[in-house]
Amino acid sequence: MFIDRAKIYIKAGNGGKGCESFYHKRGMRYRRRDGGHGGHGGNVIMRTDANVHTLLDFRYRQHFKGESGKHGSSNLKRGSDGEDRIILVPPGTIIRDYQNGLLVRDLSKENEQVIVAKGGAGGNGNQGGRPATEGSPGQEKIISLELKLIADVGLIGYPNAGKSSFVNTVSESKSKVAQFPFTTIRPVLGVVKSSQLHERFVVADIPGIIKDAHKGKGLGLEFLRHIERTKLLLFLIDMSGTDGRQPVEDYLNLLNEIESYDRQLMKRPRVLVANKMDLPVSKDNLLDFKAQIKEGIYPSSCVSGEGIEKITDVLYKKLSKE
Ligand SMILES: Nc1nc2c(ncn2[C@@H]2O[C@H](COP(=O)(O)OP(=O)(O)OP(=O)(O)O)[C@@H](O)[C@H]2O)c(=O)[nH]1
Ligand SMILES: [Mg+2]
Repeated sequence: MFIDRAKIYIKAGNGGKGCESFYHKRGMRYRRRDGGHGGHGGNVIMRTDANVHTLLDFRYRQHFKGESGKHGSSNLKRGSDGEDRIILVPPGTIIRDYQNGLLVRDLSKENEQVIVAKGGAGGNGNQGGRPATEGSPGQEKIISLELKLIADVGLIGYPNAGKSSFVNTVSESKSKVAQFPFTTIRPVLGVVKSSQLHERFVVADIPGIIKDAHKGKGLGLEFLRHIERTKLLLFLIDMSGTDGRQPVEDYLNLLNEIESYDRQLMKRPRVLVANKMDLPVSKDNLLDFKAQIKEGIYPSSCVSGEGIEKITDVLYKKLSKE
């Protein structure tokens, strides 16, 4: 559904020239061939790195070159090899040859790497008896990168707000639900089939966020990277105010945490959901919330199923507009 693409030009380093050299000193009957070999050219390598989230950087930089090998020299001196050029890409990047569209590699794991252009071999020096040769050229290619993004909707909420319950209710996913905070410790995706529209989209359930998560409280904000590329953020607010918390405060704290992680996330369209509306205390809290926060909010209950269908349709409609 959402694909990030880039096109880049790569050129591996050329092999260094072999050296044509003869050593001779008075009294020697024959000259000795002492030309060293050229160094190999550096490869261009693509490697996945978990700290890279998008292909955005390639909009500003499209040319990457491996270093060429140094030429050989006399006295059997071999030229040094050129350094490899390493390009960091996000895990999940698919690499294709731009000209023929053939798959080079699907880099799905962290720290996985592939040589996308091989450096040229160094030329031979004349030391072996044959005339010296040129180094071979490094491979040159245009490649296309493609990153499939993991989710359409990212769920944001305090621990125990019911994020996993929500994902399980709207999809066939089975994210672990429990009464204690930080039940979800890694992101879980759920595929939601919109009831009327026969369409699907993907929701990402991530661990709960608490105040000062950006200072490392709770599980921190590290998991936000999984929802960085989503089109929509769904803020799930626990309207029952579990553990004596205030829903309004929860929402403001969540916004604050998101902002300290990445200001851009604040511009992302968001949908607010008031969860746990089956509990009596939630009704008053919702009125209070609406009085203070002038954004639309959709009531829901993962227990009674109230509001769920409406919310999936709202999400779907918003996504199709993006
Ligand atoms: N009454 C009521 N309880 C709910 C509702 N949704 C979730 N719960 C309960 O709230 C508790 C926490 O639910 P989870 O879905 O695990 O919450 P979470 O937001 O995923 O929590 P973490 O993974 O810890 O961040 C569970 O005991 C759920 O049964 C709801 O709409 N109404
Ligand atoms: Mg959870």
